[in-house]
Amino acid sequence: MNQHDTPVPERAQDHVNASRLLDTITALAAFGGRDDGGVSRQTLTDIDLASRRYLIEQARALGCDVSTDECANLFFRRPGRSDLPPVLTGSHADTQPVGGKLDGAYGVLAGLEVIAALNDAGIETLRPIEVVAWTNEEGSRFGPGAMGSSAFVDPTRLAEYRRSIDGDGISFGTALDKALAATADVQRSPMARPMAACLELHIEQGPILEADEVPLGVVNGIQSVRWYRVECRGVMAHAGTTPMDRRSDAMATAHHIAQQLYSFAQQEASTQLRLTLGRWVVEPNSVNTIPDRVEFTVDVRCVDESVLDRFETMLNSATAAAVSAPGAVALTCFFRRAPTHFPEEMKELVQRACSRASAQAGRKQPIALTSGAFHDAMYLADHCPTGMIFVPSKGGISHNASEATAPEDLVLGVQALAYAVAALADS
Ligand code: HGY
Ligand code: MN
Ligand code: MN
Repeated sequence: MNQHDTPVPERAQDHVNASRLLDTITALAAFGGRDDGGVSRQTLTDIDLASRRYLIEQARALGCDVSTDECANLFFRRPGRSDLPPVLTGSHADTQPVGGKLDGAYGVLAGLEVIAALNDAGIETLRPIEVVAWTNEEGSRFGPGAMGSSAFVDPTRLAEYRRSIDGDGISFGTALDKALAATADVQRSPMARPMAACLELHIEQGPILEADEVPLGVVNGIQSVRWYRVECRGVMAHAGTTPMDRRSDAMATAHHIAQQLYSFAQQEASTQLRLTLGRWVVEPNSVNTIPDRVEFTVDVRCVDESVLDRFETMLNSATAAAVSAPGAVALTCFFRRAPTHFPEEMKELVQRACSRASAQAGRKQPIALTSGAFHDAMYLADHCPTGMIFVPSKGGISHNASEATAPEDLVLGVQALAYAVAALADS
């Protein structure tokens, strides 16, 4: 059987080059690499801008046209025989303050490896293929998360995003304009462009695939997520001279509210609700001054959105009850996303792609699972038929320097992606 008798998706899958993929993962991880093996490459920092230039050079070396949009999303385009709407793959290249080498980066580099594999196989697809590196998926420096993908799908969101402020008082708009100036050599592309379909390959960041010793996961959807900011105000005063009954202690108020949130999470443990109070700002943050301002963030998630509705009702009453003086407590919801369900036809394609790759490698067949983490795919699902592929995370660990996936599983994930992207690009 000569190579052209082999179906395009299978040829694409069979041309994935393991060492090339693993080398690019190591190379990208050097941008913001840490001594503990993790990566610190928060969105639109100088390190992130440098990593973006690396990706542009990699893409151009593969013969891609590069474009960027108003939210500094980067698109690497491999032309097809037609000018039909492209097949989109990719993920994000920004990381948590202490992140790993794979969260997001793996999906971007996997997309570039798919293009390299198609080049090696001499395959020309009907549709163009575009690999994207979305801006600010993590939402850690500037909230909310997934700004780039959500603004691409609905550009009216960008104005408000530009007003988001980081811990140093820098606005997202300022950082964005600097990033766009750094890519003045890159053509601009419009937002909300039609896409034929979207596929995102990502690490699971949880324990399910590893527990089942399964290398590939067909993602059903993504659980709902909400982020809030709770700001408590009090009166700065001396820690030693101020009697307890004459204090307006912002930390005491914040602690009282936080305790109620954790109690709720404990009562709701059977619903798999997940609560994280991840960022605290205490002012003046002095050991012997009663705080007059304490702000903390609330990240709450659940597969059942009605649980989040009940949580929100409780949160509203807990903050209302804590008000000891006008303006003492302010509650803001700054990120809200309902559950995402990927369409059957995309899940079936992902299943086929994962099944062939696993069988060829003599590994267990894929399983279906719901993502505990959010991803840019949750917004693309509003824009075009979208699906996701997962590979296992060692120990289920992520958002941690020790985040890791077995190399053979990383390669298998890209083989499945190559099959699925090639199939979509030829339809
Ligand atoms: O927070 C999340 O779920 C994603 O990893 N940024
Ligand atoms: Mn991610
Ligand atoms: Mn992440």
